[in-house]
Amino acid sequence: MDDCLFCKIIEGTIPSTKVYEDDLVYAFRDIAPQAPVHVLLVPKKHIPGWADVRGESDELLAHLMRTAAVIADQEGLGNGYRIVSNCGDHACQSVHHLHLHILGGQQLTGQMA
Ligand code: DGP
Repeated sequence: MDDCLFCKIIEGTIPSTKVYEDDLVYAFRDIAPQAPVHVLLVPKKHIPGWADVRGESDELLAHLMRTAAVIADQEGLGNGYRIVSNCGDHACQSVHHLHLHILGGQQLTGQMA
């Protein structure tokens, strides 16, 4: 999609620090990390958010989740990590391209909101 920051990152028009890539997904380091490891994992296909996934393939969505675990292993997060995904205004989603935050590398707080 022309006007999407993460689509531009996936295309390489905007630079990023790549962590993982395959045919369906792309992962890169967050520009403003909230933990020692903070990776963003996105589908290559532009999907604005969780509110828009109903028509998407189970294969893609399962692959996205499974890849989060692969990346956590790759990043050495054996002591634990958090997967966060913001959807919509109340959750402060700022980039409207579906993404998972993978956070770890230190003890995280018990707070969810
Ligand atoms: P969210 O607020 O859940 O929509 O998360 C968007 C994340 O995207 C936020 O943690 C900061 C990150 N981000 C925004 N712009 C850029 C960028 O240009 N490069 C990278 N690597 N991350 C970005």
